[in-house]
Amino acid sequence: MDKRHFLLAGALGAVVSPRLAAAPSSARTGTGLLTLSGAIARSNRGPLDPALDQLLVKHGRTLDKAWDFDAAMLARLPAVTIQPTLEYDAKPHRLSGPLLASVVGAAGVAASAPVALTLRAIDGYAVAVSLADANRYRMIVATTLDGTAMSLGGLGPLWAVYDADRIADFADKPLKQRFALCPWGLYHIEVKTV
Ligand SMILES: Nc1nc2c(c(=O)[nH]1)N[C@H]1C(S)=C(S)[C@@H](COP(=O)(O)O)O[C@H]1N2
Ligand SMILES: [Mo]
Repeated sequence: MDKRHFLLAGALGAVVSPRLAAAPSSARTGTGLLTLSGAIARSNRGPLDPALDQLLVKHGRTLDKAWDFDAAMLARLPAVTIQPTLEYDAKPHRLSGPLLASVVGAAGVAASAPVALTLRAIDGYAVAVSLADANRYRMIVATTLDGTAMSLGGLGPLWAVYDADRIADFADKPLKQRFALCPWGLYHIEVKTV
């Protein structure tokens, strides 16, 4: 190695190595999609950043720690497929994604934990559901609709949803009253001990 190469390698090392060393193993580099906060046992990021967590601030949220999912992390959880009739076009559609229980499970919340989940969407819509009910409904965090990723301009990128046709509590209701617990554009889940 001549001196120039050596110096270049040294300079690169000086710049690159400390950054790599400082990056936590859970660093998210893909598309960040979902933040879990509240009564979680595991976190992979720090408290609310009042400057940079703009949507959470706009929605009046605060958090001391959180578990952030990127798309790849959600894709690694076992996927479930449901086929509810949607109220928007009264047609059945195929929705796939991890169970809501698996999603909160990744942040260390047991499926049997006595907690309520506030599911919050990008437009500010928020609804609370107990984890027990979410399990009973086999609620999923859908990442695809009919095999295709859902856009921000549509129902995505994430939609907390269940198979209303096959759940007695909802199948008995008119289509337009079945999905009040199902925020499209889901981006934040707050876990509260009840
Ligand atoms: N992001 C978001 N999700 C939502 C809503 C909403 O306003 N925003 N409305 C809820 C309600 S009350 C119903 S009945 C259904 C259909 O409402 P929508 O026509 O506003 O989607 O979606 C639910 N999910
Ligand atoms: Mo509604």
